[in-house]
Amino acid sequence: MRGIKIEEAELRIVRLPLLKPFTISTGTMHDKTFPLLILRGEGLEAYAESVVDPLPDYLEETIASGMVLLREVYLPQIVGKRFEHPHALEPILSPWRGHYMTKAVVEMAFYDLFAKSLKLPLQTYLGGSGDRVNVGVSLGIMPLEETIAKTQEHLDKGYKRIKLKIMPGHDVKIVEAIRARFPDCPLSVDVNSAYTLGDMNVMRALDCFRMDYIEQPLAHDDLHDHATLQKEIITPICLDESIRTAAHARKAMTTDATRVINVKVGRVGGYGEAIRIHDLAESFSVPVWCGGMLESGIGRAHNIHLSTLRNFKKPGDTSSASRYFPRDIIHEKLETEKGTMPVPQGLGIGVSLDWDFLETVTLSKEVFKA
Ligand code: OSB
Ligand code: MG
Repeated sequence: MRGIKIEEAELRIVRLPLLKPFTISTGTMHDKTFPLLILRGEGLEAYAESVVDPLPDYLEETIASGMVLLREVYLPQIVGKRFEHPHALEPILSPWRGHYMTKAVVEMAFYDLFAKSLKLPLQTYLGGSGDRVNVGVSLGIMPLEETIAKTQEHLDKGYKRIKLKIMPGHDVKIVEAIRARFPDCPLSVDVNSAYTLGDMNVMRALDCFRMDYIEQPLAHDDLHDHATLQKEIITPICLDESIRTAAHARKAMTTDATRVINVKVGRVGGYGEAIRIHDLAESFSVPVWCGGMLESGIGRAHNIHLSTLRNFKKPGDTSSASRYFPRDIIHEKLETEKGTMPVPQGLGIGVSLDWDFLETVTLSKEVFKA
């Protein structure tokens, strides 16, 4: 039996200061706090971060609930064991309800370890190709003048799509102004679930701006109302929060509740499910793109490798790390050039931790040994 043995796991909570607060319809982030998982085995070391937030604002999971699962269930069950293939983790992860973000961090770290054990870049192991991926930016909610200036700045830098965060009361006027100033720019909005079918007037007004898609306009756990909405508007709906599994994706695509999918490997429980969603979407001729959660360089590197799969046909959200953080926890600079992000070279995710800096932003650290 080959595969690789997980000899040790290190679980940290990391808090990285943000350059500026980031506001979406559910609230404002002042820093990026996340679980970081390090797996060691056979002389190799692998990394992943979880996209779970301290409080359940984007989805239901919290760091606290995820830490319980990691500490009491997942890490004790994988440390000291050899796994022949990443799919061998599924029987350990899948019996527990929900917690896709927590499942993902375990699975993603193991993919990094496994690719390293095969001496392959993660991209190659996943079946992706190309050495750069197309990216746009996600602009948080801010005053109109600032939104205009930021849109100009990022278009000048070559970013391939501008996504505006909007919310009730900060929607049609801002999109109208941006569309008037930038008539040809690829444009989308992300609502993070802030509307209901009662807001059809806003939806119809937003439908007039030739946007690429409207991301997650309605409830985070709803598919049916999105299907109803899609019958009323021309702009494609793109689901983010509502798709946590391939089964959700199947139901959304068969009912025309989504015509584009935002795939976040950290939201859907890991690469196994992300690839199933990616492949299923391709069979429906539904393009996907890779979203982000303001990840540090570790999560960013994972996202970039995933984005090299062939049905990632629209620009992703993995923009330059320097847009968000004064300093990152990895040595490599993940910076875009002309709207493309280079795929980190090397084995696995291809980036390395800056241990000295990591120590200064670590809130807690636990080590699990066999
Ligand atoms: O819905 O895509 C989202 C950030 C935090 C929470 C949710 C979302 C986002 C983003 C940021 O849009 C994308 C990025 O990482 O730049
Ligand atoms: Mg989104």
